[in-house]
Amino acid sequence: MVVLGAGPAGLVLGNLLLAAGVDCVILERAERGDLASRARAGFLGAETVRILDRHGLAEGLHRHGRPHAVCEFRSEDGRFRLDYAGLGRGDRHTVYPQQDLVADLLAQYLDAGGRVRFGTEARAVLGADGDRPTVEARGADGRPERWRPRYVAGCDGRHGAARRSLPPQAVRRRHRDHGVSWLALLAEAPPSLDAVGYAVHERGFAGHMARTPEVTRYYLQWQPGEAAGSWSEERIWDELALRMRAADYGPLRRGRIVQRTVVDLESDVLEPLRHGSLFLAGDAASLLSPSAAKGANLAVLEAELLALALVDDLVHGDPAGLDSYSAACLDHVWRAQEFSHWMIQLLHTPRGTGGAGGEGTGETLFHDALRRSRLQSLRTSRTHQDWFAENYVGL
Ligand code: RFL
Repeated sequence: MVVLGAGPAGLVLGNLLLAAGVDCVILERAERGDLASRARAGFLGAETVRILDRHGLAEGLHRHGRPHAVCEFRSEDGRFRLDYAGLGRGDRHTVYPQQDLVADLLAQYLDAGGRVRFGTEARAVLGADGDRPTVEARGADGRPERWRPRYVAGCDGRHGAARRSLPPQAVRRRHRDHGVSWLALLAEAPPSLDAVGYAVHERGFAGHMARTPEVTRYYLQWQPGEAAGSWSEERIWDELALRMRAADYGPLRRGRIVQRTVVDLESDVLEPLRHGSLFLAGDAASLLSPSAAKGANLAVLEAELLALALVDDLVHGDPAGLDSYSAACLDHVWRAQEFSHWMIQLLHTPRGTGGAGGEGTGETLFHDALRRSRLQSLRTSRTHQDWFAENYVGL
């Protein structure tokens, strides 16, 4: 078994296969140190924690992660808080930086005797329609390598080799560019509020998410195409404070901005998630906009489904799980896509690009009024709040 990519999907899969005695190797383009410093997700849903618990992979998360269950919305109509642990199914998030989860999963996999080839870039998966696919890779020493496993798991993200290797006629791609960009920031500053903050402002969305007691993630709706470095730190903080209405609800705790990345909000799903001997999981299978913080959670869920199906096939000779893998994942993928799409509509104003706003056209004003009504419904309707909580923290 060859797994491409040592992100959350590849490492959960690797750990589960190893525990079931399935021989596997993970090919990872990055060096080990780079994996531990790649800050991305932080909000893990209840089902993700249950999956990691089930397989003994959640020790670090329980030791260092923090439970989280409140979000606060701010807009021109005031602010309100939703304590979602008291709504829906009563589930909460655990805040645990993705790079720490990856470091834990990697350490556990290596301690159990797992093999990872760092610095090894998969180039192509050939012959996936047969039962001995070939993975062509470039090894850490720059030399070409060829692997001939029974199955290949493509957990190498959106731009990985697995996706590129799928013949166009074998898959259908559903794609949406939401036309919105975020500047994703990591600040060396304690959280400014005890909740996830979602601020809708005529100048655009701003978001606040705790990561650790010393580090906070902020998001700023950003002019598509504008470079991440084009604003000074002071201008960024002033804009965050303005959109989050700090003058009304309390100041932001400022600090050095240590990471800035422009994220274009896009959704992308390939169907099916299997082509012969090649399976896709995580971002390689479906890309979600980070608006609902679901990507890493789906990656873990898909990795478990794939691992169980592979073990059934390779150890017990039962291929049924592999046959239904794609359909089982896609149910979850589309629920998550639908909710992220709903969040995008809730949080953005078409006029908000960090610019002056302006009066807007009839269409943008219509969209704004819908957004206000949606937020108002979330503020006042218990049924709507239960629905939100269930989708926000679940999968
Ligand atoms: P990853 O984590 O991208 O890992 C893929 C791995 O494959 C390697 N790779 C290759 N290796 C060999 N050969 C090749 N050709 C290769 N090409 C790539 C890469 O080096 C890498 O190690 O994918 P995976 O495992 O599918 O995990 C997906 C998650 O990383 C992603 O969905 C989340 O980070 C999305 N996301 C969030 N998800 C959540 O569930 N909760 C959140 O709070 C959350 N916040 C976020 C996010 C994503 C963000 N960005 C950067 C888009 C916040 C942000 C800002």
